[in-house]
Amino acid sequence: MALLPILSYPDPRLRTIAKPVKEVTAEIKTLIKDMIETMYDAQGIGLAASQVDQHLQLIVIDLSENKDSPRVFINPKVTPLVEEKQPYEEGCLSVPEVYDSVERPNKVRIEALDENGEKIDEEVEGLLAVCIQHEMDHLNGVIFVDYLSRLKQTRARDKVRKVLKIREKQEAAEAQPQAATNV
Ligand code: K1U
Ligand code: ZN
Repeated sequence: MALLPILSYPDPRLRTIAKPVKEVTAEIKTLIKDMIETMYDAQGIGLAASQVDQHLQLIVIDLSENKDSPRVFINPKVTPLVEEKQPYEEGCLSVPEVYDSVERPNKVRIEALDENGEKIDEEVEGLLAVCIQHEMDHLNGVIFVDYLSRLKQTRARDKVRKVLKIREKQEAAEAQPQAATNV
C-alpha cells in the first residue's frame, strides 16, 4: 500500500470534474486501499479521489472511533431530503488547519456502488450527510472555502501557504541525520 500526496488549496487540479468509474478493476481496488491509508495517515474522516489527483468518482469515509470501518462510495449520487440547511464546522485535508462553518441539508439519500460493485441506497443524517456532501463537492471541483467570504478565502490561502512551509521545514529536519551529541 502507498501514501498518496494530497493536493493543497488553491491547486487548480482540485477544480477538475471527476469522471465515472467504468469498472471496479484491480487498479481501482489498489487506489481505494491507498486512499483509505492516506485518509488515516492524514487523520481525516473522508477523502475524495480528486484530492489525490485521481479524477474519478470515488470517495472513502470512516466515521468510526477506532478507524476500522472504512466505507467506499463509487459513482455516488447525493440527493437532499430536507430543504432546511444546518451549519457544521468543516475542515479539509486540502486546506490544512482551516475550519469554518458551512450550511448544508442535514439529511440526504446516497446512491452509489461499494468496493465490491454492490449497490448502496441509504438515507443518512448528521456527520455522514455533511461529509458525503463535502466529498461530492470535491468530485465537482468545489472546495468548502468557496462558500466563505473573499476575505476568508484569502486568509485560507495564506494559512495553507504558512502550514505547508512549516511542514516542509519539519520534513527536511526529519530527513537530516541526527547531530552528534557531546557526552
Ligand atoms: O475531504 C476532506 O478533506 C476530508 C475532511 C472531511 C470533512 C470533515 C469535516 C466536515 C466535513 C468533511 C476531513 O477529514 S478534515 C479533518 C477532520 O478529521 C475533521 C475536521 C473537522 C471536523 C471533523 C473532522
Ligand atoms: Zn475536503
